Amino acid sequence: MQLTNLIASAIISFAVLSIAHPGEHEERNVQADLMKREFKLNVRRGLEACAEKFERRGLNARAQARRQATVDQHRKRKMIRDTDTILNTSHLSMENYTTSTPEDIIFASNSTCVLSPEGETGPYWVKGEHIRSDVREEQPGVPIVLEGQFVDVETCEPISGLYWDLWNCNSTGVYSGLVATGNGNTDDTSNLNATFLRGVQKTDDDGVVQFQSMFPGHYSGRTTHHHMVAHLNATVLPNNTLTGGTVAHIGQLFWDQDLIYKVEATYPYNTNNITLTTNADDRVFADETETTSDPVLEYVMLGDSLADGLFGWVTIAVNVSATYDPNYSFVYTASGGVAESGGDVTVDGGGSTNGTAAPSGAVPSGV
Ligand SMILES: *[C@@H]1O[C@H](CO)[C@@H](O)[C@H](O)[C@H]1NC(C)=O
Ligand SMILES: *[C@@H]1O[C@H](CO)[C@@H](O)[C@H](O)[C@H]1NC(C)=O
Ligand SMILES: *[C@@H]1O[C@H](CO)[C@@H](O)[C@H](O)[C@H]1NC(C)=O
Ligand SMILES: *[C@@H]1O[C@H](CO)[C@@H](O)[C@H](O)[C@H]1NC(C)=O
Ligand SMILES: *[C@@H]1O[C@H](CO)[C@@H](O)[C@H](O)[C@H]1NC(C)=O
Ligand SMILES: *[C@@H]1O[C@H](CO)[C@@H](O)[C@H](O)[C@H]1NC(C)=O
Ligand SMILES: *[C@@H]1O[C@H](CO)[C@@H](O)[C@H](O)[C@H]1NC(C)=O
Ligand SMILES: *[C@@H]1O[C@H](CO)[C@@H](O)[C@H](O)[C@H]1NC(C)=O
Ligand SMILES: *[C@@H]1O[C@H](CO)[C@@H](O)[C@H](O)[C@H]1NC(C)=O
Ligand SMILES: *[C@@H]1O[C@H](CO)[C@@H](O)[C@H](O)[C@H]1NC(C)=O
Ligand SMILES: CC(=O)N[C@H]1CO[C@H](CO)[C@@H](O)[C@@H]1O
Repeated sequence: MQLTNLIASAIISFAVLSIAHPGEHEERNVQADLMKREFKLNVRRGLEACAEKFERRGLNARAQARRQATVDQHRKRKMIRDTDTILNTSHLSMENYTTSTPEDIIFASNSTCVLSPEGETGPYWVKGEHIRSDVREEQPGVPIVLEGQFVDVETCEPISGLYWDLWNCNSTGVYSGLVATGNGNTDDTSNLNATFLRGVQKTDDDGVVQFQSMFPGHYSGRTTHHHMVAHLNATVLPNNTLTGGTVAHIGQLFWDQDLIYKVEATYPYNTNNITLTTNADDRVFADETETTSDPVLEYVMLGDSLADGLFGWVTIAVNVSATYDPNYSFVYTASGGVAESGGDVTVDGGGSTNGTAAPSGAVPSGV
């Protein structure tokens, strides 16, 4: 994966897009794009200034130790032999790590996701999901352990007490918690009550959260991705769901294209006949990687084969004074999933039903 090329092509397609919208519209878009770009550059500069502080606080050393421990823990559970196995099967193509790259370098790496001022939630956020770390349920596919570390872009301090709301589609490209055109089989109304691959979790004193999930599949018009929303000052209800607070970050996370190809070649990902959209062709990827923001998960394999799973991690910079209002069309309640009236539930773009290609054409907005 050559990020610089991707960024270059993102900037080129950006320019092309701007040209394609003439008149007043164009001015507004260009203005908005410039503001967004300036915002991201500011955040980037802020983060670079944080590096020394992270070092002083021991944040980097703790991150490295924790990531090693996480990998050890999940490796043992799978009875995998030793550290060499991980190193020999590591694929971190963003950084060109090789089997001889020492572990302390691998786990100290800090892929930093610089947020968009207002990332896209897409219509498939389901409000009210449970606070839990293991969201796999019975979903088949490649298991993943995801670690997010949240830092305050203004102070460089880790953000503790933040709730990370994370969701992705299953191995055949279908989201739980909703019934909508383009999201699998619309006759399967039981999917409204399903909660697989969705969950919420609170960051610890180092701003860290780990989830156990499954590697996402794909659907029409979008590359493989995870969605997220970060809640601040939320209150936990007795039934272990959140209420109140504000949303300070909306974003998406991605994986290296070479890894996606490998996963997609395995069962059941390979039963999805919908054409794969690559990172390089994804509108949101282009948007989120602008100005060298890196929302691609760093990762190592947990064993000899993909079936043993992956450990992926990312550092996410959040501006805690920002407040966004994410879109959603469904809420998970005590009586199951509920569609919000007026919710836009007919957006194209989710999932394989039975292998029939979903409608193609325009890239769906924000899905
Ligand atoms: C954070 O958000 C506040 C309020 O919107 C803004 O004034 C400030 O410049 C932002 N900080 C960074 C580093 O972007
Ligand atoms: C791992 O790499 C080392 C050094 O390159 C090599 O000696 C060893 O045989 C490899 N082990 C496996 C399991 O591939
Ligand atoms: C990774 O390797 C490619 C091809 O050899 C090279 O073009 C790229 O600059 C390298 N990336 C990094 C981060 O070193
Ligand atoms: C982590 O990021 C900081 C700031 O960009 C950089 O100075 C440092 O070298 C990075 N560490 C690693 C291991 O990549
Ligand atoms: C919410 O939906 C509206 C209408 O589709 C869109 O303009 C806006 O960008 C969306 N916001 C987010 C945060 O996704
Ligand atoms: C993905 O979820 C949908 C909806 O629940 C389900 O029909 C489908 O079988 C799931 N895919 C796999 C591979 O289990
Ligand atoms: C959790 O409790 C709140 C407040 O009583 C309620 O609105 C919500 O439906 C409940 N959610 C679930 C999943 O039970
Ligand atoms: C969802 O679960 C609720 C509560 O258990 C139940 O009443 C409802 O019929 C279920 N809905 C569907 C579509 O299965
Ligand atoms: C897929 O499902 C649709 C709607 O349920 C049905 O019309 C179609 O025949 C199915 N296609 C295959 C290949 O099973
Ligand atoms: C997917 O495509 C392959 C090759 O064209 C075909 O054999 C298979 O039946 C298709 N799968 C489904 C579920 O339609
Ligand atoms: C009112 C309140 O509790 N505000 C807090 C919200 O969360 C941020 C980030 O953790 C804190 O800095 C605020 O004090």
